[in-house]
Amino acid sequence: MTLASIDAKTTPPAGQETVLSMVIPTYNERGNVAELIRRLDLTLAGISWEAIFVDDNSPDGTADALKQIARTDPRIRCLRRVGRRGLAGACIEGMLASSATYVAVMDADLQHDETVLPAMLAKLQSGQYDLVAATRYVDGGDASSFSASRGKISRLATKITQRLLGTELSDPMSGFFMMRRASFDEMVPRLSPVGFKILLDIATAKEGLRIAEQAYTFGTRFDGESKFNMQIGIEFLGLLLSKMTNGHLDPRFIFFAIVGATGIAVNLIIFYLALLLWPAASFEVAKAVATGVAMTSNFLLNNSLTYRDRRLKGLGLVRGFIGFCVFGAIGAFTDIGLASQLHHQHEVWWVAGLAGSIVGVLWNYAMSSMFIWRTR
Ligand SMILES: Nc1nc2c(ncn2[C@@H]2O[C@H](COP(=O)(O)OP(=O)(O)OP(=O)(O)O)[C@@H](O)[C@H]2O)c(=O)[nH]1
Ligand SMILES: [Mg+2]
Repeated sequence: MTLASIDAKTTPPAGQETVLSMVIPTYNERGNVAELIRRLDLTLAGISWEAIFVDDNSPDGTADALKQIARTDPRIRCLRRVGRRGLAGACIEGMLASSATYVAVMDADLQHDETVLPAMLAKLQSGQYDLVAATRYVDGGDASSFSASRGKISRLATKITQRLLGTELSDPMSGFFMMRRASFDEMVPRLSPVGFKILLDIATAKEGLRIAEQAYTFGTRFDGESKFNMQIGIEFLGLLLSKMTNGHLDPRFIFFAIVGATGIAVNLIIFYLALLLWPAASFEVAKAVATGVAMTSNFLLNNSLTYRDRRLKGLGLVRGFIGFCVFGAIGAFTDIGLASQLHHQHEVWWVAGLAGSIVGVLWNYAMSSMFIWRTR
């Protein structure tokens, strides 16, 4: 590419503000990014814009492909995150890297119709709104490209969200929106980097946010594969539960507590099966096996769900498991110690037991977050 063709891009010269930052999270989107940039270039002609791609070290080399483009197109930046995964966190970091007046988030797979971007920007520039959410579920919008089953899941999740949170968004599951950067900067400490549904988190993070909607037609993936899976559904549930506590409980803590509850169930089931199928084993051995299995399943579930964005692998996984067991044992002693002390002070048995368990869970959560799945 020649210098002349670089100059032809609408990069604002020094002293002129960048109006719009497009934040685009990517994971294995190598085959889509060049086409997306080409389409943004067409649709945003005349607007001074930049694109901040946030790539979680995609194995298909998306970051390389982007950096190749960025070498000759200064509007394009790629923020490569290593050792972390997660859509919401990627969007938040990308938006934090912007210094434009407005920021937009959109997927890289070309399912989001980029031609509505100028209309979204015009709504914000009118000064009447802080956020414009693109929606498939109003007149003029269309989601018929969804498969029948994904369409059903999307509509059901939309209804549940609207019921539980009372949000007026017609498409709270959408990952396509534009907002004033100043509003984002103000609310960012209240946002959760866990999960898939950043728009819902943003739209409910601040009272009085002035929201408009923009109809669009949801397209089909241009290239590559969807990352939507069961885990994402569960994470979404965590975000909903967190929102129902007015954000007092972090989704990560809610996942940790849910995983802990499944651990109790696993413990009891394995204990029961061991006593039933292995009559030669003593009561204590059966209980030890059940506890071991429950600890392992808790650890693996936390690794793939609660701390998905800091997932441990290889030797780190082994080290983490040992730490998890050690901290778990200390937590159990604390739990028993506190419960028995309260019980001796004539506290009702279940109050003493519950207080011990709460302290035990908080201890395990704090140690896990600080030492086992700490941010690298
Ligand atoms: N940085 C980052 N991006 C992600 C991650 N997971 C998904 N993405 C990106 O987020 C966007 C949406 O992901 P998709 O897999 O298309 O999910 P979806 O659009 O909800 O689901 P489909 O309708 O099945 O495509 C895409 O640009 C992905 O590359 C992640 O863990 N990290
Ligand atoms: Mg998609």
